[in-house]
Amino acid sequence: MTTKEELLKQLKEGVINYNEEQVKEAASKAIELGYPALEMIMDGLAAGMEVVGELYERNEYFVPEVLMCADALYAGLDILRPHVPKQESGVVAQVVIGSVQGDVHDIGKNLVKMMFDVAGWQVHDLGRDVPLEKFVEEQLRTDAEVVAMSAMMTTTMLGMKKVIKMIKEKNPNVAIMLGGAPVTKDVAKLFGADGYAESAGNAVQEAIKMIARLREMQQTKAAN
Ligand code: B12
Repeated sequence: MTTKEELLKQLKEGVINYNEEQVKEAASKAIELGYPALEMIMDGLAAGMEVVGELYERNEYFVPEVLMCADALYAGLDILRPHVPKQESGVVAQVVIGSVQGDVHDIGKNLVKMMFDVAGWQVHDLGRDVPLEKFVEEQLRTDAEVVAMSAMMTTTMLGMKKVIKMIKEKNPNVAIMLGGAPVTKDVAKLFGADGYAESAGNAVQEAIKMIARLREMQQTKAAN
C-alpha cells in the first residue's frame, strides 16, 4: 500500500523533475486509494512548483525546464481536479478572474480559480494575458460581485491599478481582489483594491470578507 506521504513526494518530485509520467501515475494512484485530491494538488503539485520557482531564481532552471515542470503540474491537475469535492449549496456569488495583460503566468491563477469553483462560486475565467478593458466588460456583462486579478511580474502588476480605476468609475460596488507573487497587501491598498490574498488557500475566505465589508460600507452610506 502506498502511503499518502509517498504519493505527495512523488507528485512534488515529479513536478520538480518534469516527469509527467510519474505525476500522472501518482495522481491516478491517489484517486484510486481515495486520498484527498485537494491536498494532493496543494501539498504535492503546487509545492513542487514552489521549488521550481526557487531553482529558476538560482539560475539552475531556465524557461524550457520551467515550461516542462508546468506541463507536468497541469497533467496532474487534469487527473486530480475532477475529484475535488464541490460544495453543493448553490451559487454563492460570481467572480471574474484572469491574469492581467502582458502576463502569461497562470498556474497560481488557476489554483485560485479552482478554490472559488469548489466553494460553489460561478467563475468567469478570462484566461491569461487579458486585455485590461476585458475585465471591465466581463464584470458589466455578468454583474459579478468580485473581480480577481493575478500578476506575476512587477511590470504587468501596474495594469491592475488601471483596471481598478476603470471598474470603480463604472461600478463602485464591485469588490476587487489582487494576488500574485509581486503583489502585497500594501500594493493592493495603494492600487485601491478591496482585498488581497497571498495564496489560493485563503483567497475565497478573503473574498467573502471583502464582500461583507463593502456591503457594510454601502449600508452606512445609505443610512447617512
Ligand atoms: C512558472 C513560471 C513561468 C512559466 C509560466 C507558465 C504558466 N503557465 O504559468 C513561463 C516559463 C512561461 C514563464 C515565463 C516568463 N517568466 Co516566469 N516564472 C515562473 C515561476 C518560476 C513560477 C511561477 C509559478 O507558477 N509559481 C507557482 C504558483 C502556484 O504560485 P504563484 O503563481 O505565486 O501563485 C500563488 C499566489 O501568488 C497566489 N495568487 C496568484 N494569483 C493570484 C490571484 C489572486 C486574485 C489571488 C487572491 C491570489 C493569487 O495564489 C497562488 C497559489 O497559492 C516564477 C518564479 C517564482 N518564484 O514565482 C517566474 C517569474 C514569475 N517569471 C519571471 C519572468 C521575468 C518571466 C519571463 C519574462 C522570462 C523570460 N525571460 O522570458 C517570461 C514572461 C512571460 C510573460 N509575458 O508573462 C519573473 C518575474 C520577475 C518580476 N518580478 O517581474 C519570476 C518572478 C522569476 C524571476 N525571479 O525572475 N515563467
